[in-house]
Amino acid sequence: GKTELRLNADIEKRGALFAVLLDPDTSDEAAFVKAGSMAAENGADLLLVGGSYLGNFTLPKQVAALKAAVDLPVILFPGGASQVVPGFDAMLFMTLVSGRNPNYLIDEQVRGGALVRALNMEAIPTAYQLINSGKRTTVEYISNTMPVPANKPKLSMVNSIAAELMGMRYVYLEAGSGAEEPVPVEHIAYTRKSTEMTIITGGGIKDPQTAAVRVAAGAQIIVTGTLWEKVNDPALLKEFAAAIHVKG
Ligand code: 1GP
Repeated sequence: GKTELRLNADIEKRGALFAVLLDPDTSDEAAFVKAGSMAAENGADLLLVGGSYLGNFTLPKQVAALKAAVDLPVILFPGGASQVVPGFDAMLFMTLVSGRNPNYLIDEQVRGGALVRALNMEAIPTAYQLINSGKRTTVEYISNTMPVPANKPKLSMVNSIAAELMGMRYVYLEAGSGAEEPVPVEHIAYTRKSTEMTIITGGGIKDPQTAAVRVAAGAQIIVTGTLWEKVNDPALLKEFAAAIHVKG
């Protein structure tokens, strides 16, 4: 699809991309659009929109307002089929491959897939893996799955290999929103050396250096969300972009 091609070309050009996650549950429309515009003006390459339990009543309106304000790809990062709504450039069509809960391996995809097709929405097949990051995370609780142990990077690697063989092109190594610790670099490095999938990582990334070492290990899209709910700092956004855009 068009958005996936644009992301891949941008990765080629900049080395890695800086994504800002906007949670429509935690802000009203004006704050949501303002956060997205500020990210866009200070070096973000794409915006992800999602949350574990958001409803879809106001989402299409929020997305339309965001799309009107920014020129970046706006990508749905859904917590379930109920979040498939019109207006996005694309969505991460995810399977929770680190878990063994059939609801998040196939049920939500069956419920959401027909809707994705009806909306003619671009879907980027993505293997989603939750990596243990200290305290229990919302996604662990909501998905009722066990994360990959932090000290077992070969386990996320074998999940990644299986996902690639099943045709997935992106893999999201996730510590969970607001995680105490980000995904350990070994998980990124093992998936990088064993697959050619585009690696997204996020959860608990709070400074540019933490992002940079993950890019060096092979991550191509760095996601930050929670940080921007607490700090409102254009200079810090720019520092993240500079640390991530290793090709300048
Ligand atoms: C969560 O990886 C994203 O799905 C971002 O995490 O909110 O901790 O930045 P944070």
